[in-house]
Amino acid sequence: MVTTGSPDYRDGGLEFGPDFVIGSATASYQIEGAAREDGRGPSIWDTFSHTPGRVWNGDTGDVADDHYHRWESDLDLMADLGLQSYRFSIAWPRIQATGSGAANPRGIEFYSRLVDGLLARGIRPIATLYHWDLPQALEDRGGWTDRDTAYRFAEYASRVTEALGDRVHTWTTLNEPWCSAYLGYGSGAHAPGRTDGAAALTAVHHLNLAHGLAVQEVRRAASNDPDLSVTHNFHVIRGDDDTSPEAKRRIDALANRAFIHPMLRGEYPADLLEDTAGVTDWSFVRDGDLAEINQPLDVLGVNYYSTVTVRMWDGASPRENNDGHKDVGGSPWPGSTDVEFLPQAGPYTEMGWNIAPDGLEELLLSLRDQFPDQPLMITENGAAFPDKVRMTESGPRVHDADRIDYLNRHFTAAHRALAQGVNLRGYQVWSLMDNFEWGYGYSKRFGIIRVDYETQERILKDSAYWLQELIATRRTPEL
Ligand code: GCO
Repeated sequence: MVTTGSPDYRDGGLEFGPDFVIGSATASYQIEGAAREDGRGPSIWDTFSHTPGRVWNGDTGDVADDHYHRWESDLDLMADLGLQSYRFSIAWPRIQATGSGAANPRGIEFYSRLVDGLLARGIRPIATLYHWDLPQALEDRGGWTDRDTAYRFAEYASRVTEALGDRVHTWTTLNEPWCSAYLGYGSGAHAPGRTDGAAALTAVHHLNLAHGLAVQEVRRAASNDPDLSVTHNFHVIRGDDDTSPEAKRRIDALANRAFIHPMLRGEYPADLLEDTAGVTDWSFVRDGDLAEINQPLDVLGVNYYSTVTVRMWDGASPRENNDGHKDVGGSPWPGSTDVEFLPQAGPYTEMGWNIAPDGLEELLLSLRDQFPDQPLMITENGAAFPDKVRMTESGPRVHDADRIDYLNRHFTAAHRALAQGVNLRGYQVWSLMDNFEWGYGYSKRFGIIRVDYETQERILKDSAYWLQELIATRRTPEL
């Protein structure tokens, strides 16, 4: 088990009130499989994963967890765990194979059955409209660098809401637009694998615009007064070098404020525009766009895994580049490639990410201070570890004590934030089951349920039982 230097953040018996919604999360391309079934068109992740050299081991989402066929038994597992909520994503290319036009009834039916199955089991549906599987046909026309993609997304959002907008409790427009823009178009680590800083910043704006337009469409088309949200992977940025304040400001502008300021304040930060002036003039921002983007949100989704530590590069010594993402040559930091990401103190998860529950508490407090009236929800938190299956008298078990410890520490951090008055509505553990971890393929396991990819057998890990007890008792289990 990973042991940590900090004995902190490890309280047992912490109580969570009845309104704090505890569940788990997944995403379409990571679990569904059935990539060519029932009229689903190709997405940028199909193309990317089938391109040699892009994903570890040549892994693809063609089959994944076969959830598309096993959704019903997967729902039963969720019910066994007592999940109060389930955060899933809808695959745009199942609804519109080429990214526009009428909704594909078979795609709609799949999600409609899923939502009904959740409601029948008393589980609250939290639907993400975009967890990175852009229809390839739209990418062929420029993808997120093309303004029209934002309008196509709004159309797709309205089609989905017309079908499910009487039952979904919470709609999340985008998952981690930071990844879509900067890893997709800047570093090239994610689909579509482009490495162009100007394209990445153009994508930032069109994703923001897509979010604002989609919020309006969902509000218009839904009949059950749902909660509207968006999910960000906010960067918690540290550093104690003399140059760290400048490096922190730059990364905060690119990673956090580039999204949250237009969305919640209706403006792009002036320093962001200055820092990136050598990359783009931002002329893709048109009059009226910021008003479209700036829509009130019922809840702001927070994904948190670890921190980053930065300083400015001196231009001489070998450049450190530990920003937690696969380094494939391109930079996800347009205009700030001279920021160094330093190695951080352990312990680490199998992703190499440092375990820092204090970073989650700090993030929640900081968001409360910046946006005092904005309710928050942890929409992802969890960890990959090298699990082992052991045969026991009661069948195969996975004793993932390190994942339990990780979750316990982060629930402790959430509890501390709640105790300080943060309006935190819930916690969705990433992930319900092992799945396709993007560029890392199936080599990293984040699930609280083990998936045997040969047989598709599901095994509840000890962390799943831990979560079950937490939800049932409303207390973090005693250690
Ligand atoms: C994310 C991702 C997930 C990842 C998880 C672990 O939103 O970053 O949504 O799909 O699998 O974060 O890297």
